[in-house]
Amino acid sequence: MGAESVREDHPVVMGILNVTPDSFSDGGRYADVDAAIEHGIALQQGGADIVDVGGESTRPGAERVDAATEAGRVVPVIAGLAAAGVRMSIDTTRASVAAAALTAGATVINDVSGGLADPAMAGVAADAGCPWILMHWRGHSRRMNELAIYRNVVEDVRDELLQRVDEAVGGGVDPGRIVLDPGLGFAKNADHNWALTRHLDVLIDLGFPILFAASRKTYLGRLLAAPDATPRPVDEREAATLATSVLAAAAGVWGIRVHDVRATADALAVWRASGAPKIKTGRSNRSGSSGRAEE
Ligand code: PMM
Repeated sequence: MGAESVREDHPVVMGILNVTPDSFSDGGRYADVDAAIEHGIALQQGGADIVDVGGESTRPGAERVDAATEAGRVVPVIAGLAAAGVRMSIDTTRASVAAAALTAGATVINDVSGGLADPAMAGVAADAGCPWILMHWRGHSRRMNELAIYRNVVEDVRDELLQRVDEAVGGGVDPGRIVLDPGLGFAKNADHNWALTRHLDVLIDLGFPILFAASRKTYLGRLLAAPDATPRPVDEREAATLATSVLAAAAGVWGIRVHDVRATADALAVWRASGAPKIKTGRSNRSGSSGRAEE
């Protein structure tokens, strides 16, 4: 990413602000513009480097809203937060919504479809010259669970992300503005998510900044399930989220996207005070030159 966003003290913390009635963790809480702006400012004060504003839920099975509804949710919030000096990304798969959000004051595009959902997105990112987060994605939320079929999830995600990079660069996007994200929970089951969490080094080795976004996701809820297999409720997954955030920081990710920025900032402060120890990736132990990631 450009000089504006590359920092010594990685990872950057991206605070989640969903202006939606139905997102899996904070849906409905910030549907009102003033409440959303207030929460965005609180996220910044709590330690968010970027507030990620989204107007369409991407939880599994979610129905889509139209572009006007999505833009109508996010633009007033982005304008209000820009006036308050908050740095923001726009979480959208639509070029028109991204363009409106950039005009209103967002400075980063967070596209969970990695440019696949809207062919016009590359042009918006290229024209704006802004950072563009390309997440690994195979289809919209309504049908993504049926697309969770991989030969080797780590290698397939890596290869499909590289295809997205090629297409973005072919569309005029500066490769130095691209961030990649494995897309935890998007067309992935719990085993897929754990394999990607374990092998962040494979994505980091691509040389692009990596965003890690495990916050409160279902695979953590399943890990912490009750004896009757009921997943841990969404708002009781914070300690597990913090553990993943520190592990991702130690693996060398560029950014971490979370709901609770204050707790994340605290956990990262402990990691830094301990000398920011790195995870030993075992890279040298991987078999020969194939570099094949084991699941
Ligand atoms: N996950 C959600 C939404 N946006 N953006 C990126 N880059 N990566 C993600 O994994 C991701 C995302 C899922 O919903 P949430 O906003 O409720 O966490």
